[in-house]
Amino acid sequence: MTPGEATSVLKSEAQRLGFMDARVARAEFLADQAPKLEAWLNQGFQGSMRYLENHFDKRLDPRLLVPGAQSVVSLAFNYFPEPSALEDEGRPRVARYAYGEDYHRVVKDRLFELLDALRTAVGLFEARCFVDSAPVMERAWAERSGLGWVGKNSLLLRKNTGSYFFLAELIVDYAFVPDAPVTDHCGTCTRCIDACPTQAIVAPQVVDSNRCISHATIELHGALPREMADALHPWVFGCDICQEVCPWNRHSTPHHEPAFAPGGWVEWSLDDWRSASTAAFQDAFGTSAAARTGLDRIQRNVEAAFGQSNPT
Ligand code: B12
Ligand code: SF4
Ligand code: SF4
Repeated sequence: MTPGEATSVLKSEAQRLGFMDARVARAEFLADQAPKLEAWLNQGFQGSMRYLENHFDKRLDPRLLVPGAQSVVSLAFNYFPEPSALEDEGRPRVARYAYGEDYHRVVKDRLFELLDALRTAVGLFEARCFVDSAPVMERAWAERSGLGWVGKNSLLLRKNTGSYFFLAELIVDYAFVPDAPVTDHCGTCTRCIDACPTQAIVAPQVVDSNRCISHATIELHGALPREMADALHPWVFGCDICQEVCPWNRHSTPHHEPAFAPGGWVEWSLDDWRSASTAAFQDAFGTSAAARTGLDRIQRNVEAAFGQSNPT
């Protein structure tokens, strides 16, 4: 099989397994990203996520993760839900990416299936699968491969599908045919920067995690800083504001993934959120990505967003 034929198999198998798209970049040192990552870390924009300071070299060079790597395949997996009462004004809100089962497992299972299919069709090769789980600069790779462009909100955007999708990668020691990058279509728009309630997008494509509601509600342990607590309402897990205002997300269409159907918490009133027991929480959130943040921190967020100082 020629590399061209193998690349066609890769793309058709990815679509068969439910990915929106698969694109290829040559595995090499991310020279243009090194100074940006360094600057981002030096300014402390990683907030409490100290793990982002580790494996600096591996983060920039996929050949240190998979010896002999020749291609980085970037894939997009849609998580945009059917619009519903969930998004009604006044309810505690959860970011759309966490509505259903944990994407780390759901998307990784699909990646393993893709890898099996490729091993059978194309022949054996060394490979590793990644979904938000290792030192891989997922958006930088996706941008290089032409899967989309990095928007001013720092998320990967696609003209026809917006940004409500997960990124995943296959790093392989096989030379698939690389794709070309696409152009940036943000133009003069600044809606995400203007709409962010905490001014977390400090420059186009640069997010200061210390100011981001997503970081505060999901990652931060202990008490919330006053200025973050005051800005949460109605978000109690993650934040979608800089995606909701993005004009390209008018093109988002709902996913067809049963595992991403929302858990039982969808029916919860504010009182249910406040009084939930550990058992009720586990039952309602099941294996959602929110389960890892835990009930205590989510109830801390509920009190900050809907407590005395932030009434509904
Ligand atoms: C840490 C992290 C976060 C942090 C920090 C976010 C950030 N923007 O870096 C927090 C907790 C805030 C976060 C929040 C969210 N995240 Co997050 N997050 C990650 C993670 C694990 C690492 C990102 C990283 O390496 N950041 C470090 C910085 C330096 O990297 P970078 O932003 O890619 O670098 C670019 C810019 O910062 C720029 N830059 C940096 N410095 C400078 C300086 C100048 C002068 C210039 C011009 C540019 C520039 O250069 C790079 C351009 O490519 C990735 C998964 C992964 N392994 O990549 C998911 C990931 C980015 N997150 C994701 C999601 C879904 C979210 C949320 C939408 C979740 C939510 N609804 O609450 C929010 C969105 C908030 C936002 N606007 O970014 C998805 C995004 C999918 C997509 N379509 O892009 C990812 C890819 C996970 C996945 N596998 O799907 N996240
Ligand atoms: S996720 Fe929310 S807080 Fe974070 S940058 Fe986007 S709009 Fe701002
Ligand atoms: S809201 Fe505008 S500036 Fe922000 S990512 Fe979308 S198109 Fe780009």
